[in-house]
Amino acid sequence: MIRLLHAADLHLDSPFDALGEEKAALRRREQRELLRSLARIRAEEGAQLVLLSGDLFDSDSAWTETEELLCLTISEMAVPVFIAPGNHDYYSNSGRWAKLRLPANAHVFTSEDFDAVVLEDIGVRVWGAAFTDRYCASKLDTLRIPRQDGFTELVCVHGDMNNPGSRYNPISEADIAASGADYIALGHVHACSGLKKAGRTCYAYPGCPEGRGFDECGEKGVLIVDAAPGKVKSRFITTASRRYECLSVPADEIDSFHLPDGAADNIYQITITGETGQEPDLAAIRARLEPQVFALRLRDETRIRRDVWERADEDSLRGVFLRMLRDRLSSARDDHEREMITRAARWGLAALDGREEAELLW
Ligand SMILES: [Mn+2]
Repeated sequence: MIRLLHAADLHLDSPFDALGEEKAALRRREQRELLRSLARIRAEEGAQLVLLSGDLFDSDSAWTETEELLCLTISEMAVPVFIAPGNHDYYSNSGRWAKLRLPANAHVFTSEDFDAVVLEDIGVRVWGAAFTDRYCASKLDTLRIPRQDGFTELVCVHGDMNNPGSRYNPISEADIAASGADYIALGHVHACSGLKKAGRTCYAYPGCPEGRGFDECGEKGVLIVDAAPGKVKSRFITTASRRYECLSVPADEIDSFHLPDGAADNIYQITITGETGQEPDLAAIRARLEPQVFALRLRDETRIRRDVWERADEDSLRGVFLRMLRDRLSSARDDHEREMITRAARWGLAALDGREEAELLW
C-alpha cells in the first residue's frame, strides 16, 4: 500500500471581504498556517507523496510570504509533491507556477494534456494535467492508462464531476471508469465527496481544507489515502482552524438560545425564524451572542402576526386592494373561491411589503 496526502482548493490569500479588515487579515494568516498543518499531517501520517489538485491560490495576486511559505512547506514535506493547477491558479508561461522557485521535490503539471511521473522506488505513476486558462474543456476522456504490472496508477487533476455543461474540465463517471487509474485525486468541489468508485477506479474530492463563507459550512479537511493496484481506502482529517456554521433559531427561543461549546473559534450565521408578536431586538441579541463567537451574522426572517383584513379601511393602495377582495369574499360561492381570494390577499400584501415569502406571512 502507498500512503498519500490529498488536498485541494486551499484558495490561499482569499480576500475574506465579509469579515472586515482586521479579521480578514487574521483569516489570511490562518490560511497560511494551514500550510504548516498540511506538513504536520503529512509527517504524522507518514504519507509517501502529496497530491494537490488545484486552486491552491485564490488568484494571480498573492502575498510573497504566502508563496514563500508554500515553497518552505513543500521542502519540509521531503516527499514528492504534485500540483495540478486549477481555474483559480492556472498555469501560464509568465505566471506564478513558472516563476516560483519550488523545491526539487515539487512537480507542477504544466500542460492540458496528461503526462506521468514515474516513482520507481515506490512503484507509483502519477498522471496529471493543468488548467492553462480560466476555463478548460474536458480532458479526462483522453486518459487511458496503459497499466503496468505492480504499479499503482494515481491521477491528480482539477475538474468538475457530473456537470456535463461545465467550463471547468467536466468529468463523467464513464471517463473515470475508463481511465485505468487506481485513484483519481480531484479538486474544484469544496465539499468532501468521500471515497467514490466508478468501474475499478476510486476517486474523491477532499473539499477545501478551510471554509471561507457560509456556503462552505461544517468540518473541512484533507484525505489520507492508502492505495494499491485495485485497492483504495481513505480517511478524512480535519484541518480547519475555524468553521462556518449556519443555524436557524425560532424567535420564541432566541432569548434562551445558547451557542454550542467551542463556538468562540467559529463564524456563525444565525437566522431568526417563525412568527412573532414583535420584531426581534437584533441589537440586544447581537450584544449577547457576538462576544461568544469569532464573527456573527444575524438574519431576521421572522414574520409579524396580523389579521389579513385589519387594514382594509386604510386610505391607501393596500386599503383599496383589501376592500376589493373583501367584497369579492363576501359574495364568494364556495370554500374553494374563498380560499383563492384569501390567498390572493396574502400574496398581494406580500408584494406590497416587498416580501418574498408570502406563504410565511401567516
Ligand atoms: Mn476550482
